[in-house]
Amino acid sequence: MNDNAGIPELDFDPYAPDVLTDPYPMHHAVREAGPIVKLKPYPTVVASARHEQVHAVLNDHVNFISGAGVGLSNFNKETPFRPKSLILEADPPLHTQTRAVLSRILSPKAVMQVRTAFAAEADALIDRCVAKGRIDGIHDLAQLYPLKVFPDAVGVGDEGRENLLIYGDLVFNSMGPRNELLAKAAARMGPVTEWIMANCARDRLRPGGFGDQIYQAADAGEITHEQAPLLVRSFLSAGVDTTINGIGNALFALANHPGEYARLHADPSLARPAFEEALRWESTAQTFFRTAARDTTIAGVPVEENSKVLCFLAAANRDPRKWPDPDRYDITRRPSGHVALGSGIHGCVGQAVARLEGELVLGALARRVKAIEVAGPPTRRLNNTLRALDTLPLELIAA
Ligand code: 8QM
Repeated sequence: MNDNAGIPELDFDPYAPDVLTDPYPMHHAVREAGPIVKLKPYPTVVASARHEQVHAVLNDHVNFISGAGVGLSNFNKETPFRPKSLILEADPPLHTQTRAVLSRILSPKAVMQVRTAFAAEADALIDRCVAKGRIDGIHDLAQLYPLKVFPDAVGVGDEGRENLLIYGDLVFNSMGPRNELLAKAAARMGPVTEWIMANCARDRLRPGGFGDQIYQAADAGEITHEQAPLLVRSFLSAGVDTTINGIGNALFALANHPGEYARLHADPSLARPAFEEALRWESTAQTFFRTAARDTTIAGVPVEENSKVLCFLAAANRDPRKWPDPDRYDITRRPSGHVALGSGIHGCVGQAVARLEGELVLGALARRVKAIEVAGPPTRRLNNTLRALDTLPLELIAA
């Protein structure tokens, strides 16, 4: 069970279909085996499912770098599947420069300016769903909302937006092994990469939108004009599939906890904390990696240079060492310190937008819908990184 460094070795494959379908038994086993473990199918990986170690790794960007990739693949040994992201797969000093630009464009203050438009869309969409009564929570709600409001804010045209779903599915599958999920996602790509890169060009982006603001930062000399399209690509990679599944998982949580939904309906101002608790309880991005930049330690255990370090974000978010009654979905928990949006210098730069979307959808729902009933078994869309539903049959009972 223990290798010579004293690290427990487990048989789990986090990317096996049955584990992706129900990761919680593996999370429990990995968490309880020790602060860090090895996984037999992936000998160059050390993994942690505990909050303390996951948080420590994410907050030590000197020893645990992102520039060699934040998925399983080590870019020191393997070629990335696309040109590296200038923010996600970068370290200081490059990361510091690009992050400054994106963080200003997506700052809480900047995001306040889209609030009115985002709220009107949420209200209109929930009205349409209530009129239907019986909906698919994913296709009729969770997908439609981010796919409308976020590309609108970036300034992308209406044509072909479904390409963002195909692209997001590939980006997040590419952070796992070269398994069947990745092969299937890659096979669906066709002209999608071309569409994505074409929509990163300045002349395609509405003046004043988030995308155009990146080019304005290039005009101001903060980044180069060559970097600008790749930074727009970050919006298109990270801004849609994440919030779709964040909202989808929140609907799943609320539909399966009618008591919690009743509390939300009684007090719609709980929309934001209810979304936050859903991020903790059913974390959208299940895993991220770092790479050890040198021989180092985690929890006193030696970790060799160039090891990939697997952070089980979703498991850390249910670590009983950190959270009382961690498996309970409680909309008044206020789960500060969860790592669903990461932590440290790479913590989600779009979090103000993500939270706004979640709050507005759940708030509009809370005001118009008295109860949500599960109207059939949900189905999962398996992805190497994302916790995602394919369908979520719901019956909305109007207030
Ligand atoms: C995940 O392309 C990017 O910069 C990028 C892609 C995916 C993410 C973040 C950034 C974390 C949401």
